[in-house]
Amino acid sequence: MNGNGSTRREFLTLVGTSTAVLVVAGCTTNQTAAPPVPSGGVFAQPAESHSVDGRLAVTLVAEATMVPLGTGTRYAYTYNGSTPGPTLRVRPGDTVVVTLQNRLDTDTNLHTHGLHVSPTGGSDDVFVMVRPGGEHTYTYDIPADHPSGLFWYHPHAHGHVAEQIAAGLAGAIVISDDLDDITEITASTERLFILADPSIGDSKAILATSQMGRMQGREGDIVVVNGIVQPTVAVVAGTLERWRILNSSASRYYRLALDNHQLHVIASDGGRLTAPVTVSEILLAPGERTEVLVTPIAAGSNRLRALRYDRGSSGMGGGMGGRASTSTAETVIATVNVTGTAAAAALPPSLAKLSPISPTITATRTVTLAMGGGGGMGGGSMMAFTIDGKSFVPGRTDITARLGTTEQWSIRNTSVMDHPFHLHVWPFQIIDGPPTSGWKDTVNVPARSTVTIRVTFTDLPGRTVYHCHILDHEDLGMMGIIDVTP
Ligand SMILES: [Cu+2]
Repeated sequence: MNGNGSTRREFLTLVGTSTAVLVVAGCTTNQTAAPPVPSGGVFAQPAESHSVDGRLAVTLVAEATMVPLGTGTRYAYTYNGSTPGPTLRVRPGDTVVVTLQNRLDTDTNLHTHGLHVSPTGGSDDVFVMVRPGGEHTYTYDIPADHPSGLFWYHPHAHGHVAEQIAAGLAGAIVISDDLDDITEITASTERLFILADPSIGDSKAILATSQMGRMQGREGDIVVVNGIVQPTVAVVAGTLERWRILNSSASRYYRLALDNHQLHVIASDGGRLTAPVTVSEILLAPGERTEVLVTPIAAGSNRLRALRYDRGSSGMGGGMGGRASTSTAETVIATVNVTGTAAAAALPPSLAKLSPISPTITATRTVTLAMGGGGGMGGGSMMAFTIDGKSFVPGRTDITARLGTTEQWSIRNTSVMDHPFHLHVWPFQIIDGPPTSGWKDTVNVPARSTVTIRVTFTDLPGRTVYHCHILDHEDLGMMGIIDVTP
């Protein structure tokens, strides 16, 4: 297969599928009755593909199919027949060639979330669209100095993103390097947790979401780990567990805590920390990743839970077939069964030298995330999702930055809902916001607050996007285009 026969087109022809301003009227309810779902599966990892001699070539077939769920099945969008799709394991300096075949009935494409790779030239170009029945070959040259960590791939076809990811289109990319040779980490048991919250049913009808559901950001009926309902993880006291956790949900936040255990954070998104940071809970917004070490010491059963979290409300009333609130009830995500009794395994005292971001700022910007307009909140005729007062328009460049410069952005959220802000291609550090020293590519900006980041446009010029990672909000227009020019 090669890219020459690929079907591509620009965003421009797609815009009719997405409305920047949404008329709120006649909200519909989900018509598919959710079947009962048994819990208590056995923990398992997605299939894996490894690079060999610096190269990995894979074909991903996006297709609607029935997949196992508990003892039953559910309707899903899959890569190569499964959700999540295969994990791609590669190293810095590798070339990764992905041929995406679209067997859906809507446009799709591929974004490599968090990878510092070119946004142009057949690489991580989200303006490429693959039509139903078409295919496209992406070639990603991963820089030799790329950080190790957990990244992921998913569709980015504006107007269809929330639906396609919520239906199951997501997979992990793990970049490993010499940092993974730290003695304690080499001896640990590595596990990948891809968190998702599918809507359950046996037909495409489960993908229908009310207008209010889109404004709130759709949430599914249940939470799964690697497609499995409440899996049981068997671990041994005295050993070190290394968990890579991805929030692949379209909108749901996870405030994670493990009974009787602290979580020792070693990476945020793709950015390794300088030393483990011990916490009792972690908030993961859509798109975010965390990497934690866990040190079981005593036999017993422990729940990995998502604690209650309220990410705010669009302000629309209830009674329209959707929830008026986005406050999630406490949810058991997995059960961790420990056998034996032993002293806690040693943590690595240090992990990596953090390359500090440039102290010299060449530009400052305020980027404002807002909801409202039209008839306004609560009364309800229309609501717009905007960045700097504008809903997304393909072809319009909203920010131009110069290659080789460092900018400081104050990301201001004037709305009553949280919005996770994501910038493609160039990772950033948080100057004022959630406390982490690691490099990030997605950061939650809580309702009515501001987060300040600093980003260096080191290399890889080109045009790409920044947006809210509540994917319904992105589809409704909360996205802008940045052009980094030499
Ligand atoms: Cu949002």
